[in-house]
Amino acid sequence: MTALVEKHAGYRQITLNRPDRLNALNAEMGDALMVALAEAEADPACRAILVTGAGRGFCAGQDLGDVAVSDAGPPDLKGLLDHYNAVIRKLRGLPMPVVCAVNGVAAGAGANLALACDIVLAAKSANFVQAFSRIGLIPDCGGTWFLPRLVGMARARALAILAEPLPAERAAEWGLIWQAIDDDRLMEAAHALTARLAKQATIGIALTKRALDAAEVNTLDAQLDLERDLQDEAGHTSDYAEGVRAFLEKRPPNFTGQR
Ligand code: LHQ
Repeated sequence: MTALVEKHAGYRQITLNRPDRLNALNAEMGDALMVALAEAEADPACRAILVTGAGRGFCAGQDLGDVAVSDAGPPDLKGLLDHYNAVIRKLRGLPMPVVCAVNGVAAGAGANLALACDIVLAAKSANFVQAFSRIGLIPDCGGTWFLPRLVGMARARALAILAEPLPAERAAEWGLIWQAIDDDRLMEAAHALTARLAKQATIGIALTKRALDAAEVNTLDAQLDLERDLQDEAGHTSDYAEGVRAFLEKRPPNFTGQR
C-alpha cells in the first residue's frame, strides 16, 4: 500500500508509504492518495485529515527512477502531472481542514503537496527543497502558485531557482508553514491539532477555506459579496446556533459538523 489510512475519532490519518524511497511519488501513489482523500471526504464521521510520511522522509517528490529519458524518448510528464494535479485540486477543495505533519525532507512535488494542505507542521530536522531546478524542471504541483503567495516573490524566486534546502524553523519564520516542532513531539502535536479541528465547526471551516482561496483572485468588492453570502450559509448551520448558545451559557460548544 503506497498510502496507508488510519481512522481516529473524528479524523483520518493518511501516510505516504514508500519509506525506502523517502516516499517518492509515482502514479500508483497519486491514485492511492486520491482514493484515500475521496473516501475521507465521503465519510460524514471524518471532520479533519492528517497527512504525513512513513520513515525518515516526508516525500522526495517524483520517483526519478520512473521518469528517466530513454531511447524511446522523453517520459510522459504531462500524464503523471494529471495524476498529481488531481490530488492537489482534491486537497484544496476538501470541505474539512487538512493538517500536514512534515516528518522529514519534503522535496520537489513532495514539498508542494505539503504546501497544498491547510496547516503545515514540520519537524525541526525537516527541510523543504524546491529540487526541480536541479534536474532542469520547473516547480509543479502548485509550487509556482503557493510559493509567491506564502513567502513573497523575492523568496519564491530564490527558492525555485537555487533549490537550496529551507530548514523547517526558517520556513516557519518566513510564513511558508505554520510551525516547526521538536522532532520527538511532532506526531503528538499533529494528532492533538487534528483531533481539536475535528471537533470544530466543520462547515464554517470549509467556508473559510473557500473564502481564502477565492481571495487570491477576487477584488475587495467581489470578496465582500462572497463573505456576505458564505456568512449567510455559515449562519444557517446548527453549529453556529450552538456556538452562540454555548458562549452565552458560558460553556464549551458541542459542534456536530452538520448543517
Ligand atoms: C529517490 C528519490 C526520488 C527516487 C530519494 N526518486 N528515489 C517531476 C517529473 C514528472 C512529473 C511530476 O513532477 C515532477 C516533479 C518533481 O518532484 S521533480 C523533483 C524530484 N525530486 C528530486 O529531485 C529529489 C531527489 N532526492 C534528493 O535530492 C535527495 O534524496 C533528498 C534531498 C530528498 C534526500 O537526501 P538524503 O537524505 O541524503 O537521502 P538519499 O538521497 O540517500 O535518499 C534515500 C534513498 O531514497 C536513496 O536510495 P538508496 O537505494 O540509495 O538508499 C535515493 O536514491 C532514494 N530517493 N529521492 N525522488
